[in-house]
Amino acid sequence: MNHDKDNIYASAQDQVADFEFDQKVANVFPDMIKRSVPGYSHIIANIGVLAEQYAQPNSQVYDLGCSLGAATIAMRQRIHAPGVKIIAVDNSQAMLDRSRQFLDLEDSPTVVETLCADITQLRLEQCSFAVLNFTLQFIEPNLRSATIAQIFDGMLPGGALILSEKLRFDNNEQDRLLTEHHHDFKRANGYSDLEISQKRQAIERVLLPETSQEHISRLHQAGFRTISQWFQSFNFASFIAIK
Ligand code: GEK
Repeated sequence: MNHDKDNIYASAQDQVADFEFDQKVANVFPDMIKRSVPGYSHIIANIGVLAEQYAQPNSQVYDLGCSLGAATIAMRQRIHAPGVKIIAVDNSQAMLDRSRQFLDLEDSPTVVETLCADITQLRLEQCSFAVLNFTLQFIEPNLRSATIAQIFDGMLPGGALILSEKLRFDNNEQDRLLTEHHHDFKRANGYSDLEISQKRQAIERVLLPETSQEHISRLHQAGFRTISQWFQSFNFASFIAIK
């Protein structure tokens, strides 16, 4: 499928509004996320590999904040356990509508259901594998612990959660350097300085990053027993937490 190029912030805007997952973003999302998140394709491919390992027969797999369903598609291609249903959840109807165009492209024995819902209000059931791929960072910080706790509660023993996030660092020098390297990555992918700075303004009240220690201690507090950071590129990381 052809994807439109992200040029949302290419021309100067008088006032940069807060970033929203609307129709305009849904139209360019695959291009936007690949050029903005270092390692995105690597993470998606390996979510498929991990789902194959952890999906238990007759259980549910959740893609929480699924956007256009990239992680769902990677998981559906690799899950072989019988009777698995993937539930792809997002609270943006524009994203979900467009995700169906991608999900309907191929058939698979693994059923996919799409659900328009707020993940902070969601009760998971019979879950063997859950994915929060760059979603928790958009949830209000005071709701994050309860959201992770609810995911833990809905999980089967031996189940796994993938949590990918943009990170903040307590050390100011490290934080500044990794932010600069991330901007270099975006420049190398064709974004102009104007696009980078306007996107930064749009996102700064909406995407609230935490440190790796904050994520790990929240996962421990929820009850997850083994937590590993399995990926990092600049200020982007992914964790796997096992129940
Ligand atoms: C991917 N995981 O391609 N409830 C449900 N969805 C939400 C909520 C919420 N409370 N808040 C935000 N979202 C995807 C990429 S994008 C990351 C995830 C990014 C949704 C929001 O609508 C958007 O689709 C997604 O979380 C975040 O693997 O754009 O950096």
